[in-house]
Amino acid sequence: MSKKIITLTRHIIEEQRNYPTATGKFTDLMNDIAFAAKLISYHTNKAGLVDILGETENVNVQGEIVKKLDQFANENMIKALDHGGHLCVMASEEEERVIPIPEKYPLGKYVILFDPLDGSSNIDANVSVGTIFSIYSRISPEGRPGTLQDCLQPGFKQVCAGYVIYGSSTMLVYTTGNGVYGFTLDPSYGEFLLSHPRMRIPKKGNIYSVNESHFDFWEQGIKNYIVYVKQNDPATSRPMNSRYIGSMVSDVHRNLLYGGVYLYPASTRSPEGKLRLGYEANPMAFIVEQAGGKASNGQQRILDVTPHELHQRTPLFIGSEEDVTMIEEFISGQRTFSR
Ligand code: AHM
Ligand code: MG
Repeated sequence: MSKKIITLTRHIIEEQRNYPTATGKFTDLMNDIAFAAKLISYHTNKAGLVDILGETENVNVQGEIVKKLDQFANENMIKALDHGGHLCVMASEEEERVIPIPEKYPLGKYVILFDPLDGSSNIDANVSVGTIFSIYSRISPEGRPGTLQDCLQPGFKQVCAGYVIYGSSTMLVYTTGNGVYGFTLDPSYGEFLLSHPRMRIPKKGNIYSVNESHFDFWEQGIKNYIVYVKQNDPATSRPMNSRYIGSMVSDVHRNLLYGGVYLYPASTRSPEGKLRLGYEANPMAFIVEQAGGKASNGQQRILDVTPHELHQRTPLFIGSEEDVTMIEEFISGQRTFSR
C-alpha cells in the first residue's frame, strides 16, 4: 500500500482547521514563504555554475561583507511577501530599517522578520546555508502600516517560526506552537512533502557545536564547560563529540535530529555575542522548545527577552534541554570544573 503524501500546503490547511477563526491569510503567507524558499533553493544549488559567487562591495548593517546570493535571497523574500495582503511590515537581517509594505498593496495583520541566507560565508565552499523566519501578529492598529514596535516583540509572542536548510536536500522546518514539522523539497514535483512529523530533540545529546577559537575571550563558566565536555569519563558519556559547521541553521538542525547543543557565547571581543535575537535566536528557540529542547542566553530563556532594537545581538545556548541547563549552571558558577 502506498504511503499517504502530505504536502506543506495540505498540512497547513489541515492545521488551520483547528482554528475556527482562521481566515486563510496565514496559509497564504506560508505558501509565499515556501515559494521564496524554492527560488532561493534553486539558485543556491547552482551557485557554483553562474557568476553569482564572490563578495560585492556592499557591507550590511552589521558591518559584515554581504555576498551576492544574500542579496538575491533578501530581494526574493521581499518580493515574494510584500504583495499578498497578509503582512503589515517586514524586517530583514540585511536591511537597516523595517521594510514597509508598498502603498499599492493591501496591509495585513502579520509581521515577519527573516534572515534571508544564514551562514552565507560558507556558500563558496558548498556548505549548507539556510533561511530563517519569524512571524508575529501585529500590535499596532490595523489599517495602517506596521511599525518598529511590531518587530520588537518578545519571542514567546511568535505565532510561527521556521527555517529552510539548503543542504543535500532542501528542507523546510516550522512550528506554529503545536509541535515541529519538517518537509523535504521534492525537486521533481517542486513540492515540500512531509518527511519529519512531530520532530523531537533528545533530552541529552552527545554533540557540542561552538567556534572554539574564541576560547580565550569567553567568561570562565563557558571555558569550564568546554573543558568539562572534553574530559574522558565514559560513565557520563564524555568526551562529547565536537561538530561545528559554522552555519547555525545546519548546526542546530543536526543537533535537533541527533541531540546536542549549539553555543555562541558572548566574549570580550563581542560582548553581546554575534547572533541576532529577532532573526536567528528567537525563531530557532521557538522551534527547539517546541521539539522539547531549550534555548537560553545564559541567564534567561531566549523567548522571554524583550528586544529594544531591531538588530539586537544575544549570546545563544540552544539544543537538548539537559545540555543547555548544564551550561547555565556553569555560567552561574553552580557547577565548576577545572583540570
Ligand atoms: P550570518 O547571519 O552573517 O551568516 O552569521 C551567522 C552565522 C551562523 O550561521 C554561524 O553559526 C555563525 O555565524 C558562525 O560564526 P563564526 O564564524 O564566528 O563561528
Ligand atoms: Mg544570520
